[in-house]
Amino acid sequence: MGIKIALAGNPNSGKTTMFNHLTGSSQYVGNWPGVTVEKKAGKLKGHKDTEIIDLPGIYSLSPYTLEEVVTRNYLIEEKPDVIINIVDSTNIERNLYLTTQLMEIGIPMVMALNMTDVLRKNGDTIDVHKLSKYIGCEIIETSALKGEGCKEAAEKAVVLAQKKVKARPSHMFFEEVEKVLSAIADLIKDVVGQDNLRWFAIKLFERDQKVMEQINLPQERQDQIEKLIEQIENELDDDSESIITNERYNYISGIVKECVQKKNTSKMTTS
Ligand code: BGO
Repeated sequence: MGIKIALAGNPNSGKTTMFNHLTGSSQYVGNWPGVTVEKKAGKLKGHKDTEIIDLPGIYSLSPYTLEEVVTRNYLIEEKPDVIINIVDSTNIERNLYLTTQLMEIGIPMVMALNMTDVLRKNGDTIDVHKLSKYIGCEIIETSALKGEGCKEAAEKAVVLAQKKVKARPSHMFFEEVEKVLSAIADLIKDVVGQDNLRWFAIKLFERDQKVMEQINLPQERQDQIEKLIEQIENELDDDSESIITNERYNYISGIVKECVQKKNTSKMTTS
């Protein structure tokens, strides 16, 4: 059976440019089932049995836009073998918000750190080795515009897919939140697959209505989950969705501080 590679990233991260580069003329365009969102797929050049699916450009895997729902349903239900997450290196803080969520789905993933030509031109640097360790996935620096690194990213993706190296997010939420996530995971582990367990636990913690409907838990377990969530909301004096969102932002801003050196800011701090 062939390999399915999904391209995921923010709008304007260079996804289309990368997709065109990797597939050449072997593209086919359709719609995602039931919606008028364009679906593009193609064959990886030189790999007849490797299909690349270009997912809609999105900022998050929340249930609030059609594009987000199409993307997450595809990732959860169709289970591509590997994700290439295209990240705009010149806008990394915003882009990593999606990255941290993609990592939680449990599909092998490689990051294509794109627009590195612009990054270099701006005189900014990213410590890729550190970033890779913090995020928990391999990173290939690319310039989709110049075609640099694209083939390497795709080849890395093929290897990860063949080895079935599951993404392991290195990010953990606060201890109290992690405790609730484990308790939720325990309550749903016989209903959802082990691979996606963390993703589902986080979504239920966020009271994601679409996911609740999808997994259709017995009422008693839904009530138990709700009680756990209410408890921590009272403790932390915040709603569960904001708890997750805020912690993601804090975590990402910490990573960016550690890994990104902006030319202008470094000048300011050394003068
Ligand atoms: C325009 N480096 C540089 N420098 N540019 C890149 C790279 C890269 O690595 N990758 C992509 N771009 P999409 P989504 C444009 O279209 O692939 C550029 O939304 C323009 N167009 O060429 O469309 C790419 O699919 C006029 O730029 O992204 C494109 O993810 C002036 O980033 C843009 C300048 O890429 C978005 C740029 C009429």
